[in-house]
Amino acid sequence: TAEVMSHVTAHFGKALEECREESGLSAEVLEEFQHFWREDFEVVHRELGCAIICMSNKFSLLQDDSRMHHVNMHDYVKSFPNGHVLSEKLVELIHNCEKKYDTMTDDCDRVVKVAACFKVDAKAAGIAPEVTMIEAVMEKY
Ligand code: BOM
Repeated sequence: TAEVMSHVTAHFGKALEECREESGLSAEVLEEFQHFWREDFEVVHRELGCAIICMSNKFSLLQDDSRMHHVNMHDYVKSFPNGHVLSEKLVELIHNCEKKYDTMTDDCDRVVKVAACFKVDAKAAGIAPEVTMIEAVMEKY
């Protein structure tokens, strides 16, 4: 659900500042991670892909090939309040997006495509959070 996704985003987003330097993602492109879900934020920058890889690695959410680690992602989402209602769906949506871009060899370029696909599909599935919902739970993490 969107409520659970707001918790996941708030927690995941805390890793952004640790990853800014090595990813090269400027504050002009993305100031705060929760803006990822804004209607007018375009998920297109290669540096965002690099940042998502770096952030995911802080929580061991990727395999060595920079694809999602299904078990770890499932467990990560399940660790949030009511996480079990989202974990399976989230893993399914991300994996479906990964399959669409599997031939892309640059990890950062590929992951930003996967993230853009995930944003579209999460909205369609009704599990995308409003930025205000994320801001409401930021202080918990
Ligand atoms: O193949 C690479 C898999 C990358 C997984 C992350 C894609 C989505 C990241 C952008 C949105 C994040 C929102 C919440 C955290 C989900 C882990």
